[in-house]
Amino acid sequence: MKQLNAGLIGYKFMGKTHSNAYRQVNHFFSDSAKINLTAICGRNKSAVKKSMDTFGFSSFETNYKELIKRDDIDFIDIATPSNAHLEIALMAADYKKHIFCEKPLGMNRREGKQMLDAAIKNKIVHQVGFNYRFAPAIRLAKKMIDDGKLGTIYHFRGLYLQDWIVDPNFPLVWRLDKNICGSGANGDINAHIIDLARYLVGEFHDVMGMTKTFIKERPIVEEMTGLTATSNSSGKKGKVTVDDASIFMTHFKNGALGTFEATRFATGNKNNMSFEINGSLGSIRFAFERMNELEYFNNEEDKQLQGFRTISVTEGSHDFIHAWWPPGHVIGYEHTFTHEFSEFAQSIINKKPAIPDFYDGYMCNVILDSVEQSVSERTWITIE
Ligand code: SOE
Repeated sequence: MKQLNAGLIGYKFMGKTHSNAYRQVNHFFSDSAKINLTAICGRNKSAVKKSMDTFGFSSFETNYKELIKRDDIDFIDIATPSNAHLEIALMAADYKKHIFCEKPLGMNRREGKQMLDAAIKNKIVHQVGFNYRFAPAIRLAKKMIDDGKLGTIYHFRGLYLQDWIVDPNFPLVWRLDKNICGSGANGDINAHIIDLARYLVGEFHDVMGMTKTFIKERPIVEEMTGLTATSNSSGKKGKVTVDDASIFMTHFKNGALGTFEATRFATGNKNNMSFEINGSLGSIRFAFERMNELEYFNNEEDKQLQGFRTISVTEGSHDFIHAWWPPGHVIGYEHTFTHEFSEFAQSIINKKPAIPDFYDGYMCNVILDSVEQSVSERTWITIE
């Protein structure tokens, strides 16, 4: 079996999901390469050492440049906040390391383009972390649309609803600082439904949006773990520099209409990523919190028997499920990451492009920037 040596940069929420994914690829995907947990990298020596032990890496680095220079590393996995993506990716591409990068790819379209160009120039495999594409229900939705089961697509209605910052005293974490993350709910969670809409429906023609920052100042952060955080005891506050909610409309190039709502203020919603797609022959509905199901309405059935039916996607013929448990034995959030790293590893060993790649990351950056431009100019922006 071919082997790939991973160099993971970042050891928090995404570092944890990625390193777990490497192990699960090794356990369950025999058609993939074996991913060795070769080195993990982070600036805080004691924290990165602890992660090395917990996740099971063989070594650690505190400087990403040293990691990239190592001969024993085949790919660089960028699981850092967004403001570090560009410089790491440019150096890794120069050193001909394959790159996996978390979303959003760049802080803006200019950075996304630089990363895409560097990856193409250096002929490396590049993939962006749109993990929801790897839920079996999404693959089934894609197949149904491609097979014409929904007919002409009229609507994509996407929601990404969270509530983890609804408390005004929730501290000013890096995800609320424009200099570190680029944008708020727009780049963090709209990015996912934009990517799914491009995957399932097609390219966007134009966008028109509105954004809002409900809480403009928050206590200075002491520490963040996952999506929870503690405030600094000084009582000082700092400015929130990103959107709390971002809502927009699009005309797809194929004539369908799309609406997108991403917010961190949808009280009661934890990670409610959902959408409905309506076509001339039927509709589908998906909600991530019930990720093992896809709802389907067939407009061609006998009218008296019509209604949305729930398809269980754990049935063995759906993508990726062959590697897991018998039907009805559900899978979860972490499996989407395992599937994306199986794709990445297979792309490297089979020398084929990975999907979604930096082009998809770049296009998402273009759409995100266009939403922001439309908000500031209060007009429709054409996607170039
Ligand atoms: C926080 O909003 C977050 O962890 C995102 O960064 C992820 O991309 C999303 O999948 C879940 O929520």
